[in-house]
Amino acid sequence: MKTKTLSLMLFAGTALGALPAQAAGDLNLICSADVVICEQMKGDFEKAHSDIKVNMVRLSSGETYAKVRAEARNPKTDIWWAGTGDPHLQAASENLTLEYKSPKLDELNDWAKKQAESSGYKTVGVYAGALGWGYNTEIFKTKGYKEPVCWADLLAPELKGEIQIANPNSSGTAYTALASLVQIMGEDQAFDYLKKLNGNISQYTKSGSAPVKAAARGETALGIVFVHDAVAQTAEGFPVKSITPCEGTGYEIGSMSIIKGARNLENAKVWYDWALTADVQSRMKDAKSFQLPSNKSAVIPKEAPRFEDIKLIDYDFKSYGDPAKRKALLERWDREIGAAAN
Ligand code: S7P
Repeated sequence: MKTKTLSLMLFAGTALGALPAQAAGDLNLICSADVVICEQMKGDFEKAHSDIKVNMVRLSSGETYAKVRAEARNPKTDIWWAGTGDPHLQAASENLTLEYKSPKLDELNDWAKKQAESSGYKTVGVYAGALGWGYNTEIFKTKGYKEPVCWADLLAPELKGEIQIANPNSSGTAYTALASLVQIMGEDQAFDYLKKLNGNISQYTKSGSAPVKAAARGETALGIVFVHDAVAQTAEGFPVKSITPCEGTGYEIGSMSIIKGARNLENAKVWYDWALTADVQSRMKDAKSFQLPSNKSAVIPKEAPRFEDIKLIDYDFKSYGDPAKRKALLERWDREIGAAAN
């Protein structure tokens, strides 16, 4: 009997030994998209890979970048899924993330592959979305405000205290807005614009999508956000109309990176390959996550704002994904905008 038990144990040991190292156990994930899609991704992954437990934290993109930098010598995170591409690129150029060529790369749109190539395969595109705003149509109607269709319209004196946008230090959305305005107007003019806009801002939020959630609930009239986040509020039944500005606008390549020194590296790779599949990306719409998916075969949600309908700038990911550029822009924002707002 004893011999039989021992041989069974030895058999089990050999069989387990055939599995990839650590393809069971934990996966420490930071998710930088909306909490609803973060929860859906965690749940779906744990169903598909029941031997891996996901410990998920939701943090904004800028916050995640700061955490990954702070933990560089002793990483507590294995994988960073979603959030704007700029801080993923900044982390890649500081060697905080790991080179990985997923077998799924060939299934992706060129813009997602380019994100991978330009970072030395230390990040990859998972979705894309354009910047704009959503406004509360009932507030605008009641107060008789004119529909703002251009960046310039947001400076209207009647909108004093009626607009929210996130703080670009914590939020990838707001960093994208800052970088987009600098590219559209030139840096000095963009900061002049932001100083004037500051008069109409009631609050700089921590998270990027919070402003349009506040607009949906009537707590503010307008939120500057990614337009897919505005569309999500409309889909929830709130009186929100989405606008992309007439002068042109920037966009994000939402990204994913494996953290260098990940303790659960094999599990991180399992997530990475899984998150790039068409099936997983096609299901994002069920969480009202209406970005454009990076997998060419994923279903594009009918609600997703299409790039061909938007006046997009040729966003310079290389320059604005550079850590020095980020530091300089955020220091100037703190000095000239953040300090005046406090
Ligand atoms: O809600 C989806 C989304 O807009 O959230 C991400 C964005 O980074 C939000 O977090 P921040 O607080 O950092 O702005 C986007 O990548 C994504 O499309």
